[in-house]
Amino acid sequence: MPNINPLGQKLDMPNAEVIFYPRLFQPPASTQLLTDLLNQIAWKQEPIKIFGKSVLQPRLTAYYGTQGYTYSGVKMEPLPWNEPLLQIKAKIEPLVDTEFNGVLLNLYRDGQDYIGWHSDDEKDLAKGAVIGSLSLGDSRRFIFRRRDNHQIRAELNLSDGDFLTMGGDTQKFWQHHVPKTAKSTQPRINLTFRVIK
Ligand SMILES: O=C(O)CCC(=O)C(=O)O
Repeated sequence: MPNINPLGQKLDMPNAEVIFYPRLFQPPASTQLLTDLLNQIAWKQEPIKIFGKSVLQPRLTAYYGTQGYTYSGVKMEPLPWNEPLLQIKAKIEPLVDTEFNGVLLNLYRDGQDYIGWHSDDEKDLAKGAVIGSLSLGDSRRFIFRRRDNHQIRAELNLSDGDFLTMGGDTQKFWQHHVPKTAKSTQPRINLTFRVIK
């Protein structure tokens, strides 16, 4: 059974375990974390493989932790945990009763940066382990759709300090994405903490 914290709200999504913790981090702590991560993370625009072709990702990324991870055909070697990441890890791990050994970071420089439809179902992820996702900075839409019926959707607006967990069968039955938007002009960082085998 997942640890359901009273702070969290379970989303009404069949075959999914998505729990939303609004404003888990608040200013000034969230603002300081955003600044520290913008400055202290080794951000890169990495290529990924789509249908065998190498294309640059439409956002900047980085990967930290203790365990390597293969994502969209790219093997990522982790950089060691740094101070802001350890601070976040220390707050979220007791909340979800999980020890994370990797974090994938995405930097959306503005509303032109996005992430396409996907499920976090890479074979390197420990089966059944929860994924913890923290958003900092500008608000963006985060949309789910069912894999077997793309018309069935659920949506959240993820704002500064919001935390979300995806567990159970979420990745088996649902995909998610962050679309482009003209409304966002400021950076947003998303961190997905993972348990890698
Ligand atoms: O930016 C987000 O909120 C989602 C990031 C994501 O889907 C991923 O890293 O797999």
